[in-house]
Amino acid sequence: MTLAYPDHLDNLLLERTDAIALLTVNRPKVLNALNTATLDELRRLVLALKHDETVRCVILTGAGEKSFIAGADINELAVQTPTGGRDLAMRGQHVLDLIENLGKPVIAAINGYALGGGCELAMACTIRIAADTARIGQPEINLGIIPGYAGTQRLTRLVGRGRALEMLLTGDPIGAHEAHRIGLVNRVVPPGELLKEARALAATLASKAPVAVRYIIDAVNKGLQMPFGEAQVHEATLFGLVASTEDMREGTKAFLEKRKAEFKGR
Ligand code: CO8
Repeated sequence: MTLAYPDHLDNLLLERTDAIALLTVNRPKVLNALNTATLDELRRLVLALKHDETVRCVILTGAGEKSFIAGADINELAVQTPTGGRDLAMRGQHVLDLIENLGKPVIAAINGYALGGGCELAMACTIRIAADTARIGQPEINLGIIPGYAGTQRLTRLVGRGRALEMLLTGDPIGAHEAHRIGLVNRVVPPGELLKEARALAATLASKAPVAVRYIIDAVNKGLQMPFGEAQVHEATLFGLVASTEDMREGTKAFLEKRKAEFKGR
């Protein structure tokens, strides 16, 4: 099944090269802050990418050299009502869930500030690569609010309760190397290398068997929400399903024939 790409995007840029889609949040004047319109475009684009079988890996970054995403748009937050705020949080959570469970890897290329909703969006991605100039954090506490796009949950799962609570309660951002040390980002590179590194990793991931990639992401994400025994059963079920694919036969045959496998996504 395919789903049409949005005809027009005001706040995002999309570039597709081979099997890799580069998605750029493009509001540099406000450091790529996420307003409702941007979140909605992101939702529609992510759904189209999910259903586009020619795309095997997505890179997400921010326009300009200063910022990945400096958070939710504070102009919109400042006028939220209780019900509106809850709805907005849930809409954002839904978009991030879509990204986390896209079924293909999403690499966050963190090119600067990743704050609040920006940090939350990066954490919903499969893998994070940061420029060594990046500053990452959850500064909501300084606005008298709390994270609303599951930052309290994903940060805790990524870096542990103690470090998460310190970041959430102080609101102080951390540098890229500290983020790497605590497991918040996977790699740190000089700013000029960021997209090159992201594209190289994306090419590697895009060359893997797509069904196996999808099931690994599913096993990890769903498994984290299950008791260990149930997660093992889920993994075994997915193993059984992947054993029905042509790619499984190709992968094992190629190994035995001492050649590189050519995966077709079937
Ligand atoms: N929203 C709106 N505008 C922003 C944002 C933002 N998050 N961040 C920066 N901007 C704007 C600034 O207002 C400024 O606009 P202008 O030029 O018109 O004055 C422009 O971007 C450039 O910013 P600065 O001049 O402030 O640039 P600096 O280099 O001096 O500072 C900082 C950069 C440190 C990143 C600073 O801009 C900053 O602290 N930004 C806010 C960061 C923040 O608090 N983010 C968290 C927001 S809350 C959030 O994300 C909650 C998510 C969950 C919501 C749940 C739904 C209800």
